[in-house]
Amino acid sequence: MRIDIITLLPRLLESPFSHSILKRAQEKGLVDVVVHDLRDFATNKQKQLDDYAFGGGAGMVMMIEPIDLCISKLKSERDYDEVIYMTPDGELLKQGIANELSLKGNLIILCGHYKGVDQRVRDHFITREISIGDYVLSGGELAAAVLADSIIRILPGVLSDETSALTDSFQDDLLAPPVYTRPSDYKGMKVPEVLLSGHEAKIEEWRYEKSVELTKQKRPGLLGE
Ligand code: 6GU
Repeated sequence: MRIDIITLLPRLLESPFSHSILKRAQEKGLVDVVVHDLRDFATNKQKQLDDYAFGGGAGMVMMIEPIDLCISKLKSERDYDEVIYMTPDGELLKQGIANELSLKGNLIILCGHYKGVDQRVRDHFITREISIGDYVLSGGELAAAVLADSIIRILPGVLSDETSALTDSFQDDLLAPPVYTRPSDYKGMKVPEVLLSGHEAKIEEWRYEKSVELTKQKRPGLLGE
């Protein structure tokens, strides 16, 4: 899989992809994350990327031409399954969207800034608009990193234990059960006995019950109640 991220602030996206699971996924060749600096596609002398909104009002609008040039160049090199625009008024990111996008080959993710992009970009180049939650961030970069992380970590071969993404919270619309590690007794705070029993079926049953209990308590909406 290949993910091309288009941004005004490429340095904001360096760190998230340079550590741990996302770094290893790239080293293993399971995903290629390529960050593009929109400034490289500016066409005028001042390297201008944004301009005043027609009709007035506060806030600058990202211009169509540099974005068109960048997307067109990428599309001339390979086919893309989706051209995604990160925006607070997009479709709310859920595990199901991450699962769906993880099955694609090539994705472009465009990060918005200021008052957003010229509407013609959204009308003509964007195939999907995604938000990561009902709050406003200063730009789409952190949201793009969240989206890419949610996609990459479930690609086959990324997690060493192949099944572990399947036992995540949300993967089956249940929250994950609590986990414990050594010591089994820390200052009198004990690990539930069943986890030390070695009885696999009982442990599975306990985990499932805890998942349902936690989900009822914290996120009853997930159970469709
Ligand atoms: Cl995708 N972008 C911005 N700027 N703010 C957000 C968001 C995206 N998702 C939630 N808030």
